[in-house]
Amino acid sequence: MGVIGVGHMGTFHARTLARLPGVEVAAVHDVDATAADRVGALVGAEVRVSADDLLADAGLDGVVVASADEAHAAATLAAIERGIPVLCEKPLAATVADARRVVDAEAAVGRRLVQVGFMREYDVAHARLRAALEGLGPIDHVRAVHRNTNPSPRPVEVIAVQSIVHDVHTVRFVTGAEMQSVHASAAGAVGGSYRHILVVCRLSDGAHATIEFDDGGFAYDVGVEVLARRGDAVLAGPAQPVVRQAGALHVHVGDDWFERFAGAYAAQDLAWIESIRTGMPTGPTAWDGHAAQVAVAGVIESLASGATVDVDPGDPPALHR
Ligand code: ISE
Repeated sequence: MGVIGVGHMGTFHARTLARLPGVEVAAVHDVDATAADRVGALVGAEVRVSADDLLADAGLDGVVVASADEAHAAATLAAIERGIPVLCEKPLAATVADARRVVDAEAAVGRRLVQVGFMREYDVAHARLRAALEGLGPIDHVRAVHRNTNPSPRPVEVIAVQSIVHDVHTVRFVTGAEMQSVHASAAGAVGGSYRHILVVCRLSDGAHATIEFDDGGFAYDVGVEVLARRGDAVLAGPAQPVVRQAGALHVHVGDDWFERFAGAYAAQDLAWIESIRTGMPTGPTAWDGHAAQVAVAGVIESLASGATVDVDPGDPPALHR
């Protein structure tokens, strides 16, 4: 395996993959040579001077792209060109046009090569929520709540591309419906930006979804509630003890997504390796990455204009239908 970009996420992937039986992290690259050297030494990988140099390695069976968001599409396209399976961290690209380029390149090859790192699909609580919806009938409303601990303030465009993209994917994979329109507004002014973003969405099947994102920084947590015709389902968080102490009940929540989603990331990486071994791709597709990007661009446009924005990703190519 190769890993392109060994910051926070790339280091995590490199270490996770290196621990899997039968998997070798053979090569890493980062624009920061010191980081590349450090992670290369950590997992016993060679350090490559560029993404292209790494991808030119004839022995690679797969590559993780975990570089800066703006570099995702180019590295993923280069991997597709060489027929190398890619696990691309979210977002698939920094722009809708680049995300579409990836979808089209994969469709041109005619084989699924791209998995996008929407790891919540591999979270046990999310998977059980989705399973619990069977028998509850048509969905009318999904409420996705995201309490985040990124260093604030971040520009709202960055929040949308880096964080809200996950919630968009949650809404899509929980409902199986496509986003049709979004209306976004921001509150909680801080340092020239905002910490709170509310997105009201209309889905292709007529349902509503709301995304409540907050960069408050006090605790990390993700919640999902689904209201359907014959019942509702609420995401249970990771099993945590309820502790009675000093006259109060305490539940540990954690303060970053690694803690909340450690199991999901590990399951995602394992599933990706298995899909390479079996030649049967699973998991979030390039189309999912593209559709989420279109919705995120709509959120950004709505934040700027105050208007409701239609967000039609178009028709998926046959490969993704
Ligand atoms: C971060 O990049 C992630 O991927 C986390 O899952 C998400 O919760 C957080 O908001 C992002 O900034």
